[in-house]
Amino acid sequence: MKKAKVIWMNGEFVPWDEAQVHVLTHGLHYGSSVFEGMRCYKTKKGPAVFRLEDHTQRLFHSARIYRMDIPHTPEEINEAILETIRRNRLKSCYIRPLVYRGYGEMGVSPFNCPVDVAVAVWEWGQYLGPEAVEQGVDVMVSSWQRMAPNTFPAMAKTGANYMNSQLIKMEALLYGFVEGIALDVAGYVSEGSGENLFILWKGELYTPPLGASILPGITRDSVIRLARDNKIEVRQHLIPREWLYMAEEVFFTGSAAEITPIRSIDKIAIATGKRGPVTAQLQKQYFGVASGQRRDKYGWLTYV
Ligand code: PPE
Repeated sequence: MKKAKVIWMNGEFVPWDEAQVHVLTHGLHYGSSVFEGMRCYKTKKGPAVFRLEDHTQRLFHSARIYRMDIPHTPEEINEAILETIRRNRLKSCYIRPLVYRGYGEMGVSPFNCPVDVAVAVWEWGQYLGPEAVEQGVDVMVSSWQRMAPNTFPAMAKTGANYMNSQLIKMEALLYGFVEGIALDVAGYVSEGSGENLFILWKGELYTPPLGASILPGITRDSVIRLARDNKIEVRQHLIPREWLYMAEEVFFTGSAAEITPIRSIDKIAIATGKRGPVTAQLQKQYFGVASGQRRDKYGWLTYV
């Protein structure tokens, strides 16, 4: 990976290579971490973070579910993020705030372990490959399903949930696909290993509801708002697997994946197998706002 200069750890800036933890860190053994992922885009007025406050709010919600008291306010975390970008002198980057149960005591109970916080930033190119955003990606429906409700909370962005994501992702890569789509425990479409999903059907957009074991994606929310402003109906609706193959367009959304068209699923082409016009239009608007070239009427950008 492309190293940056410094990482913020519990309120202090430490050199990249020295940002280390004890091997008995609770989060390493028991998956006890919550995190965020967001992007900072290059604009004419300098770097700008996309939906900073919404990501920080989701971080606090994830922590709340797991009874982790973050020893900082959301404002302090926002400032730590902005200062980390400044000190690393990056024009654009990916941002990874991490909250984890640190080194204290072994055993499942995390209560005697500190809640540690870190913020790292680095340059990160296109998540699903260099041509993914224009050409689209070939994906498969995973043999792994998303976690059942009331097992691992899907709405919390926790390290532990990404063991499920890793099963989905590794299977897809080893079978020659770029990504996997997981079904929920009832067999309805849920999401990718690191992305939400939308389909276009008869000119309307459909995306799985929160009850289908999805992460409430911030890019998903951005796309819903852009689409509605374009007078495209958006429905949060259960999606049977076979609907994927019939759809006019299918795309992924995520902070890392941005808006990525899906051109085939299980080797069945989606429509003509090329990026569709609605996907292209939403991309144009999304990247337009993120890069500061379109008016940010939503207040999505925080200038660094
Ligand atoms: N679902 C999952 C499982 C997920 O990990 C992400 C983000 C999303 C949906 C989309 O959420 P949002 O970013 O708020 O629109 N995945 C992050 C992790 C990527 C990684 O490999 O690390 C991301 O996109 O930052």
